[in-house]
Amino acid sequence: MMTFYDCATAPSPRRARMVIAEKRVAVTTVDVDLRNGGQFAPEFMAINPRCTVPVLVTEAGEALCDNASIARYLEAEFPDPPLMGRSSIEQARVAEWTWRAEFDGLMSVAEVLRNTSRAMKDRALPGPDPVPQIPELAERGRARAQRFFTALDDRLKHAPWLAGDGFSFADITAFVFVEFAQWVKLVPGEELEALASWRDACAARPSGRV
Ligand SMILES: N[C@@H](CCC(=O)N[C@@H](CS)C(=O)NCC(=O)O)C(=O)O
Repeated sequence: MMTFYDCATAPSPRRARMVIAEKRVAVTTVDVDLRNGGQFAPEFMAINPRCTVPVLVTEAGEALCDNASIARYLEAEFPDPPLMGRSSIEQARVAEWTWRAEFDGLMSVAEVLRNTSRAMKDRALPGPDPVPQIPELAERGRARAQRFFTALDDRLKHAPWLAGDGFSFADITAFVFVEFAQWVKLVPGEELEALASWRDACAARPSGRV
């Protein structure tokens, strides 16, 4: 049985949880308490010296420490349902929109949260080393996130899912971004109707509730 290192409240593990749920993969879950420094516990740092979750430890004992590697591994081992695209063009779109949802989406919200939250003082970036906060980055993060809401809405006016007809890892990543954005009171404008109905469709999936 694979072991999945999770944190029920954090956005990045939620992406992996959704992939695991969509593919109905059985794992043993270990919760890492990020609020109380569980990621810095010696036994966890022995598994992931970068002190982040999610981590998926394969049956062969290899630790996969990023959503990119976890999603790619699970797609190869459990190809049904496909989440990384069924055709070459869909696979390309999944890669592009996943990267954009990480860079323009998740990282924008992380810039706001990690550069303003008192709980994140000297922890503006994940990892064992102290990193000072830069409050100016929070304003930039807000503007970036708002722009990405509009970019998502523009795309979803032309397709039911980001990569086309099929739900994919790109939708999972963008959905987690939109949900995570609420933490810092960033919500899409009501005029972004295509984004709102796509979000409801994501939330209605069984994986949307894990
Ligand atoms: N590159 C990782 C990012 C993992 C990450 O940053 N996880 C956060 C939770 S959302 C974490 O573990 N933070 C620990 C910390 O802030 O000390 C991925 O692909 O998911």
